[in-house]
Amino acid sequence: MIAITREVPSTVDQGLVTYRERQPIDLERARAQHRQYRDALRAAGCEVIVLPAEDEYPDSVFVEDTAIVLDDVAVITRPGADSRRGETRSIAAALTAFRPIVQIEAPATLDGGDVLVLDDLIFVGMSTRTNEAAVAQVRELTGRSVVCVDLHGALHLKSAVTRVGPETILANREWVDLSPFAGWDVIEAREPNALLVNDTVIYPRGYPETEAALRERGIKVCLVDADELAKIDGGVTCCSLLI
Ligand code: CIR
Repeated sequence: MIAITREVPSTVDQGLVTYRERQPIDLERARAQHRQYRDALRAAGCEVIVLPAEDEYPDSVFVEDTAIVLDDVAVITRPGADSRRGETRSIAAALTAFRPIVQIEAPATLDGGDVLVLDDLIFVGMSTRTNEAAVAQVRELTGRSVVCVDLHGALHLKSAVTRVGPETILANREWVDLSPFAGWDVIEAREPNALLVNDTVIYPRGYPETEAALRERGIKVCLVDADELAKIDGGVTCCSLLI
């Protein structure tokens, strides 16, 4: 497996904040935590590509929002925030080595953080960043079945629900309507943003009850310090694109 990541820009302090109070970011600490995250990806079996920082885009470390990578195609998104639109250019260039590229077009807006792929189904969160036009385009461009999911109070769908095993998801019911996920084994969590890489779940330190619930199910967990980028709504899924 290959993970595309991007170095934390020096402008990261100006990253967007949606459902929390703005707090200053310690750039060196954010970069050290990002290095630790890349080491976790390697330990889980990834070859890690690190693209150079793009200082003109404060949120550009969150590469997940710029693309959906499937087995047969990569869909380049059209991020919902104006300040993030230009982040896709360099990601599209990096992805052409691996997949045919297709593109979400206006009036659609879509953040990759709103896209959860579970086997043959693509779930898309109806957040403030993603609209119905995007759902139709994802359906058309990928030929997959796409399910819309209601969200409340979470930035992205994957802020509220992620996959942690073959039949298991981690979710916070306060933020997401789980009826589209009937049949899945649900672990309820205050922090549901986890990244499944091969058989390892990369997960932020500081949520011992969820860590214990994962381990009880026999899931291998690799903890990372991720609180610095969390100040601008960044989680562990956001910082990589898995191929
Ligand atoms: C933003 O608001 O766009 C960034 N500050 C955080 C993006 C996090 N991305 C993600 O959850 N996929």
